[in-house]
Amino acid sequence: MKVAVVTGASKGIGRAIAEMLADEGYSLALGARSIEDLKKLAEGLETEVFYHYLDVSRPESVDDFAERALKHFGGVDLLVANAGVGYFGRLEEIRGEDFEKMLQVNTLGLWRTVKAFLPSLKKRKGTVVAVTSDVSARVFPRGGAYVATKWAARALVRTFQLENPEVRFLELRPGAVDTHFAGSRPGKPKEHGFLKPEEVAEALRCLLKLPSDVRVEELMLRSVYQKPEY
Ligand code: NJP
Repeated sequence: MKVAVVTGASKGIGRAIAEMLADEGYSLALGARSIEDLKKLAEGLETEVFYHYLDVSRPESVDDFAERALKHFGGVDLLVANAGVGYFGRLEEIRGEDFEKMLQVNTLGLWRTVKAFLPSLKKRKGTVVAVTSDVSARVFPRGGAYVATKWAARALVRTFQLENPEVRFLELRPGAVDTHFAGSRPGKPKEHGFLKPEEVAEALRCLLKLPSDVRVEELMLRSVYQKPEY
């Protein structure tokens, strides 16, 4: 039985990926701050699930979560580092505390989470899926601070890959997705340009079925209703 860790599993893309992985027969370690949502999710999944409070912006929370998950399962094969937040505004207007929150979650949180599970992933020749963004390699007005945290995340993923060739690192770069991201409400019509979180999970399902000696390093996916921009 393969074991997968999903961070930010309480809603949105992380939740859809957790459901897909359960369907694929993975045992799951799920982390997020909304523990009630994790509990409800775990109850509906037909696989072994360990869930625990996780705040990736706090080093001690990441260490505690990783220690408990590794103790529970003995090791992990797949880490989906998905937890992320978004605040938007012109660079001269965005609040310092919002920029710092994004750095703590999107950038340092990703680094901490990968670091905590890396020894086990190396032992098992595992895979890391880092959910960044289609903006991890472009910029747009009012997105500068968020985008900077995702470019930095991309740099971390690539450096982790160079330093750890025995682990496969995939940067998953979704465009707009119909979730709770940045305070939005799910349920938008497809024509507004948003993928459904389940569609992101389906794309990942396909990639995970490839032979273990194939390393997909990057996947960018967007709705056909979203303007292509690079
Ligand atoms: O957003 P949402 P998505 N510690 O808000 C968790 C990227 N992305 O699914 O802690 C631990 O529905 C939060 O859990 P909770 C985006 O940057 C999205 O769309 O309980 N977990 C929840 O489960 C992010 O990296 C779009 O509040 C923390 C989850 O993160 C990823 O996709 C476009 C946390 C967020 O769920 C998933 O976001 C794009 C913390 N400190 C990239 N803070 C898009 N939706 O349009 C938050 O290009 N979480």
